[in-house]
Amino acid sequence: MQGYNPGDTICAPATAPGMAAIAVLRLSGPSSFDIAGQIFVPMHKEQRLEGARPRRMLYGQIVDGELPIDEVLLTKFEAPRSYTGEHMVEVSCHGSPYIRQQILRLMIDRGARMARPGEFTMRAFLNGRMDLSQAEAVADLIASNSEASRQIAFHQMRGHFSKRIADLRAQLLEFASLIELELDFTEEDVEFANREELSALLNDIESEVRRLMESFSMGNVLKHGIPVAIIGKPNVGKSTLLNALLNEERAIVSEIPGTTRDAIEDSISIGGVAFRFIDTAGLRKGRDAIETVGIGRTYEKIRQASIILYLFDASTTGLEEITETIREFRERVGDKDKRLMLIANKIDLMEEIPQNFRNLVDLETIFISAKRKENIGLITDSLLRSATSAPGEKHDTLVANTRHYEALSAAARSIAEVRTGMQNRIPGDLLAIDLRSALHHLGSITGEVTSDEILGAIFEKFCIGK
Ligand SMILES: Nc1nc2c(ncn2[C@@H]2O[C@H](COP(=O)(O)OP(=O)(O)OP(=O)(O)O)[C@@H](O)[C@H]2O)c(=O)[nH]1
Ligand SMILES: [Mg+2]
Repeated sequence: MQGYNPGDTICAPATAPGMAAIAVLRLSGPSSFDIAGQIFVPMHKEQRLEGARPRRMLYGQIVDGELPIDEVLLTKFEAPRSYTGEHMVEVSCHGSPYIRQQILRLMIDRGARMARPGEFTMRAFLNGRMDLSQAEAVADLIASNSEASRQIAFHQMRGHFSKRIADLRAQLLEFASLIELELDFTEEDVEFANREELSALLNDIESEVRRLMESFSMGNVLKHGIPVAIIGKPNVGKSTLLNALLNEERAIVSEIPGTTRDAIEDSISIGGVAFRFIDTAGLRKGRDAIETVGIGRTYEKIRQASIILYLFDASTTGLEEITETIREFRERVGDKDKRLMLIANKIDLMEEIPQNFRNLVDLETIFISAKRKENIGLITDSLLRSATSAPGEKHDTLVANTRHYEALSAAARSIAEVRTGMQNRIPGDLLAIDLRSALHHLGSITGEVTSDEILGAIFEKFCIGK
């Protein structure tokens, strides 16, 4: 990452590329007002940029010397009360890519430079406007595509997660300072810190860290969607069903068995809940090496999925075969947490739906025609019902970010070391080292301790203008 050069004034479009009603351009840095003042002429003389009240919109023109370029609305933000904590200007112009380009060129000609991806938010972090996990939440919020992912990102941006981490650090610091206090009095062999109380405190901290770590799988699911694998024999219509669920021709459908060789995935939000549907290679003995690999991958996807849609061709499949398949499946997968749903496809080929299928086994069976998109709503309704226990205010401190999860794991390892150390009555100075390391890992989440490398990796994933 190139370092922060606070002397630079940066500019970028904040809105998406392409034609639109309006586009918003941003300037941030010490020369923002100066640069904007050179290219902005107010409609009303008394609305001059200089002396204008911050966060009030001004109406005027962007000019290139004498030549008017566009009519715009302009807002100035005075440091530190701005997104980045620096002087900032936002210009709302007409959303023509050409106009946007022209205005940015004028800004650059007068001393600004194009911002790098995430540079506005990085400045906000470096200027203490938000901590690192809040900055990451900004990117997650922009990328959110379901109610659940929005909620997680929003809570994190509001600082709920940061506060939990700060509380944990504060407890650990108290612990560390007690231990370190003892170090000053080693001669006297005193124990300021009651060992029992200390280990109780350590227990609390450890279980809280573990709880946050455990929330990661839930957080991940809510962020990326509940994984739903569509499995079954070749040619039963799995890819047709995927396309029907996504409402687009995502996977290739053909009458040749073994069409899908590799898993195809896509997410869609249903009733505010994100689902990630996974179409898989049909289950049978592989005819060739590629198909065999594909089938191996199907089992991997089954393991990762929370819900399995087992699809069969209702027009050709007998009851015994289905009962046998379910038994086999349960033996092989044997995961009580996974929900298995039976989907009987191709009912359009049947005269009538046989009653014995209806109360087949102890499993919910849904009869559909993927090709004609009949009864797909029954599947989505049922999926939604199984997901209703999912998001909610109570989950405001879910961990949904891999980097945070890794930092928590590292902190948990250090805390475990402290615990073992205490059991073995190792000297306080060694305990203090592990405590410091746990503090370090927790601090890396909110950015209290950080490196250019970490910052670079985080902010390069942002879009330009954010
Ligand atoms: N009549 C009828 N045909 C269907 C239905 N669903 C799928 N098909 C047909 O069944 C054939 C196989 O469909 P696919 O969706 O490719 O099946 P698949 O399970 O993905 O097959 P593989 O990828 O080979 O495992 C195609 O010719 C589809 O048009 C249905 O509901 N009714
Ligand atoms: Mg297929």
